[in-house]
Amino acid sequence: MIAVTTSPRGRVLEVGAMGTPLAINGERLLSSVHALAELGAYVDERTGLVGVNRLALTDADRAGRERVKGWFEAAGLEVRVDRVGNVYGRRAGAEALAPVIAGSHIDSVPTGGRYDGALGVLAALEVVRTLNDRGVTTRRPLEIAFFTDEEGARFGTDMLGSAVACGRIPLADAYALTDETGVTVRDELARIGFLGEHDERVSPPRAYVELHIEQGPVLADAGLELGVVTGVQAISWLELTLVGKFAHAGTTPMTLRRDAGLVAARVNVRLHEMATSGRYGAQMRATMGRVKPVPNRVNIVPGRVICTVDLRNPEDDAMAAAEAELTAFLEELSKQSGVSIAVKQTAKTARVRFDAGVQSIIAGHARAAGLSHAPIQSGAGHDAQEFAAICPTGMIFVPGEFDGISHNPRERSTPESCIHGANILLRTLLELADAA
Ligand code: HGY
Ligand code: MN
Ligand code: MN
Repeated sequence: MIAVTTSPRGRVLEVGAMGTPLAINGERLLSSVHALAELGAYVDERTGLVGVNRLALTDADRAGRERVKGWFEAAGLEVRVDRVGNVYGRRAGAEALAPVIAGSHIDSVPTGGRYDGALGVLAALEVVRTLNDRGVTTRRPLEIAFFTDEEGARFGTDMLGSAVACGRIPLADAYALTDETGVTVRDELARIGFLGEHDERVSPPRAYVELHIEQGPVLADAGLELGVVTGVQAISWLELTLVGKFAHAGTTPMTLRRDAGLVAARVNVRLHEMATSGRYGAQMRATMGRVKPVPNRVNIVPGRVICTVDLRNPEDDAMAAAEAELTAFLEELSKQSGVSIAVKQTAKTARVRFDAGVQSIIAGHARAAGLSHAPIQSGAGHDAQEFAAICPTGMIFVPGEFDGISHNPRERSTPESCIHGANILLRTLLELADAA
């Protein structure tokens, strides 16, 4: 008996032996995830867990990029590298129409896990490998991609490559960004051999879909197998440079100090008060993730501190009000303390809503697969939020283990969850690649 898989528009997608519905090869997907995780692997000395440190444009990132680009080529894709180091693999369709793109990132934070970003890129690759195995030709071309420096953990702004591709950040601004040692994005792209020639602006695809781990506890707490992502909350990052007076910790009376370390601490306390006060809604989040006192010695009053502020809020007007309060507080604090506070906005994205049509396609396939699912807003930023500005965009979340911990070696999503997510990605891409 022959089973014929047809697309929702009735086009024959695949003819196969009975009982072999089109599905990804889970084992191959997971072995790719684990093979990529070897690059930049490190042992967390406190827990003994193996984490991933593939900071953007480092040698570890280069190794990861080369491995995944090699996999794109081995899958028969036409590979291109653009001027900001984004890497696309194109699979021809029956008709030369605008493609459907699926992707994510393979750079990580320094204490990362193996699923953040990588799962989305490798699930997209697994979709291509599955279509190749089964001889399926989609109507539209399919493109899979990984984007440069999604994390922003080295050069200071998140979604860098996809923001350039979709037009939010000019290429020249991206090139000029520097890390803490002063090296630029452009120099590092050249150094690792990913300063490509292709136009960095991507022409608007028919649609963009990204699979990602949730990176939070919501799906697991609700016992859900899949999240249909409604959008991404607003994000605002600042870098503060506090300059007071260096002084001897033993001889300098408290009344004569201009202690930049104390001011950084007071900013952090205020951030916590703002986020927990309810003034900006129950979901406001504020974090001082980086604090770098100089000279960072036990017996010297720090005369200079660089610290960061990460604000998140699902509502744009609440975010704007919180930013206004923080600005006023910093001005007042600088006056009172005699410590100057220079503020640099390093990232700022408004709340993003994903396309309702793409969301309902994802939900439809989750339902058809019998997967429990629900709408969910993303707490984390993603490359998809940049594509939402230029085409119908959606995301698929899979639940994480251990309260969904992420940006940590404990980050984990079960093999079943990864496979479910990749199969829904497959079906969603097939439907979109067949759409008008
Ligand atoms: O910071 C974020 O939200 C993401 O992990 N880049
Ligand atoms: Mn990510
Ligand atoms: Mn991340």
